[in-house]
Amino acid sequence: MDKQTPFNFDTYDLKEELDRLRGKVKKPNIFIAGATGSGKSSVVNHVFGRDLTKVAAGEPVTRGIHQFMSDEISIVLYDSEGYEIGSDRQQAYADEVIGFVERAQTKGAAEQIHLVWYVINASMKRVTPLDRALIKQLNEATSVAVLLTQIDQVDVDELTALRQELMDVVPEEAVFQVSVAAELLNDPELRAHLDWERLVTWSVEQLDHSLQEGLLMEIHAESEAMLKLKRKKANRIISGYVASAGTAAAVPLPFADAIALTPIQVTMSVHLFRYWGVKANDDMLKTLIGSTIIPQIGRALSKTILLNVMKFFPGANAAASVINATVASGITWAIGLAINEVAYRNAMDSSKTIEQLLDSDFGSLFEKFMEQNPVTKKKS
Ligand SMILES: Nc1nc2c(ncn2[C@@H]2O[C@H](COP(=O)(O)OP(=O)(O)O)[C@@H](O)[C@H]2O)c(=O)[nH]1
Ligand SMILES: [Mg+2]
Repeated sequence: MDKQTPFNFDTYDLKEELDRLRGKVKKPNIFIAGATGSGKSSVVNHVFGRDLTKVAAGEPVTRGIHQFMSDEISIVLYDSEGYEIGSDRQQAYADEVIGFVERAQTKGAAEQIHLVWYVINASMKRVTPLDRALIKQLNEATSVAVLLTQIDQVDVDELTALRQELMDVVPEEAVFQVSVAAELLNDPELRAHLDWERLVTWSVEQLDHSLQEGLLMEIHAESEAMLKLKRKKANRIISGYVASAGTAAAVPLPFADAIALTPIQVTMSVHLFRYWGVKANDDMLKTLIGSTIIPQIGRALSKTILLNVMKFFPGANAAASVINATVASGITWAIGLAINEVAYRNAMDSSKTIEQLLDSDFGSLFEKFMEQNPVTKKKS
C-alpha cells in the first residue's frame, strides 16, 4: 500500500479548489422563447430568484437572441427579444429561433440548447398558429416546456381551452400553468394550482445527469419539495467523491485531535456548500470546515465507530494509522451525507445559521451515516 503525502489543512488552497470546481460544473443552455410582454423575465426572476439577465453579461448571438452567461452563474440563458403578437415580426422571430436552435443542435454537447421554455401569456387567450408551428419544430430539436403564464388573468374554462389547443403540439406533462401574482403565490390553496415545482422537476429530469447540478444550483428553492429534490440530487455529487476516495488507496488516518480529512473530503464539503448556495466567503468556509467539521469527525472516529470499522475491515490497521480504500469511501460517504443534510436543514429553517447547525447536528449525523452507510454495511 502506498502512503499518501499527509494532508495539511493549513496550506490547503481553498481558493484554487473553488476555481477548479467552478470550471468543472457543466452548464445547461436554456432558451426562453415567447412574445414581448408574455412574462419571460418574470419567469426567470421567479425560478432563479433574481434577474439573471441583469447579473450576467449579455452577448447578441443573432439579431434578436442574447446569450447571458457569467462565471458566477451555473446555467447559460438565451433570451429572445420576442415580438408583438400579430406583428410581421412574428414569422421572422420564429425563423430566427428555430434556425438558431437547429444550428446549435449540430454542434458539440456543450453548445446545444438543452431546454426551451416557451412562454405564452394565458391572458391573450389564444395559442397562435405560429406558436403551434414553432413549438412543434422546437420539440423535434430539443426538450420544450410550454409555460402558460399570468394565469391569474384567466378563468378555468379559458385555461382549459388553451390546454386543448396545445394537445397535439406537446405532451400534456410538458405544459405548465404559472403566475407570479402575489395573491396566488401567497395563498397555499391557490398556489397548489401553479406548476412552478413541476416545471423545475420536469426540467431537471430532461437534462443529462452531468447538467442537472448546474440547473439545481441556480434554482431559487424555497419549498420543501424543491429542497428535497435538491437534497436527493446531491447524492450524485457525493458518490463522485466516494469513488475517488476509494481509488486513493491508503489514506493516513490521524487520531484524536489530528485532522481526519483528506483533500477529497474537504473539496467535497466545499462543493456541497457551493451547491446549496451557502452564503459564506472562502475564508469563512475554510474556517467552518476547520473549526466544526474536522474536530467532530475526529471525535466520532476515535470513538466506537472507528473500533467497529476496524473490526470489520482487516485492512484498517490501527497500528499503522492507515485505512484502506473501503473505509475511506465509507467515511467520505458519511461526511457527504451529513453535510448535505445540514445544508438542507439550514435551507428549510433559516433560524439557525450554518455554523450553529454544523456545531449541533453534524457529529451525530456523521455517526448515523457511518452506521448506515452502504459500504460498511455490505461487509458486516
Ligand atoms: N398579472 C400578472 N402579470 C404578470 C405576470 N407575469 C408578468 N406579468 C406582467 O407582464 C408584463 C410583462 O412581463 P415580463 O416578464 O417583462 O415579460 P417579457 O417581456 O416576456 O420579459 C409585466 O408588466 C409584468 O409585470 C403574472 O403572472 N401575472
Ligand atoms: Mg423580458
